[in-house]
Amino acid sequence: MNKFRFLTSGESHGKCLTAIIEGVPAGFRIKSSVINEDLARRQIGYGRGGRMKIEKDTVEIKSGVRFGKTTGAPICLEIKNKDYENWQEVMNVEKQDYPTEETLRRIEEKSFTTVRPGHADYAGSIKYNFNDLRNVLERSSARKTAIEVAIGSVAKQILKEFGISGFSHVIQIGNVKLDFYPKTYTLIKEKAEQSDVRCADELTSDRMRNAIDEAAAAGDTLGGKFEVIFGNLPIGLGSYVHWDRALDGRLAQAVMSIPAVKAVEIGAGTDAAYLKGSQMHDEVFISKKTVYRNTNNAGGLEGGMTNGEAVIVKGTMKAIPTMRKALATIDINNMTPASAHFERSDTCAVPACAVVAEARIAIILADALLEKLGGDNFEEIKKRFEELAKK
Ligand code: EPS
Repeated sequence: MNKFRFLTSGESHGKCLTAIIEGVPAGFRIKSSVINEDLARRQIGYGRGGRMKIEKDTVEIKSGVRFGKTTGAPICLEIKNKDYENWQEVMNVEKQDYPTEETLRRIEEKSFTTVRPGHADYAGSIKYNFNDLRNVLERSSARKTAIEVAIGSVAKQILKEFGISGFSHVIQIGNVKLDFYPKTYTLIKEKAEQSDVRCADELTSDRMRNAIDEAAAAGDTLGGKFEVIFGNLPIGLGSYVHWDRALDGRLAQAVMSIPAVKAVEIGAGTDAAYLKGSQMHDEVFISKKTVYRNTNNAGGLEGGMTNGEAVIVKGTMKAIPTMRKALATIDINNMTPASAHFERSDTCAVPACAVVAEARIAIILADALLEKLGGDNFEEIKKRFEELAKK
């Protein structure tokens, strides 16, 4: 059973997003201000739509933390949707027996039956037997990634106690690619944090912004690629003994299930197809009893376990399917040809997706670390970690 487990709830325009995290041992320092910084990082990004101007996501820790430290009890997090104010009638949880005409008009206005190709609408309507695709949109929306970033921030605060940290950056938007990487991870991180497209090169950032402007002007949307890197991990997180314990598989699942992600790569990723064995594998050297490597094509994972090198995961996000340029589709109301539904959306959410992937990866790594170390409180876990670090 996973050590760090969670469930979330909440709709895009509902009252709030909620999470319950189970399995965090007692004695870890958790700050809501740190979570809020991560929430802000998810909201920034050139190409984001009108919703991000309405929201200023902030978390409330509702339980499981006392005087700044975890108690071992489940942790409840909540982010309020400011936009709910404008959706109270449409997203009301109670059935209104005598709705006013105005209420009915508003509900009708927000109902839709023309499926968006690429979104969850069509399959969702059949699976859950909905006539109104609003019911699908509300939970399938990437809005729920806000609460996942909050959970990831808790995971990052746990990892930090052991000196483990990571970052994310954007390496492609549309057909604009990052070709020149700054020399060190520290520089990549610093530069990416300063860029509103999360790209570590200024010129490439400009070109990415232009590509987003062009897509927006054409009523179109853009996808891209991002990379997440976590360092300082102990050797042996994950395992080779069963497929569901392989850490690379767990990381891939965590990133692949982010809305709109279509591919995940680890280390050299798809380039592994053409690299010969002699080029692909990271040779192992030793100097003064320290083991080291000069390359990291494995992306820090061999045999489904961390090998002491940085964990490197790349993800590819498709272009957002909610778009002004209407695609051909069907109307499920009368099963006739139609134009796809459009409502306010982002032109490009790759920078936000990178932050979400960083959170999801932190969750898997925190889970694997807690599983490896065992224990119920910070002091005993820290001792075990120090023992492990001596090896
Ligand atoms: C999002 C909030 C949503 C969308 C976006 C992600 O807000 P609204 O629907 O009110 O504009 O902008 O969701 C999608 C693009 C999608 O396809 O689901 C957020 O908070 O990130």
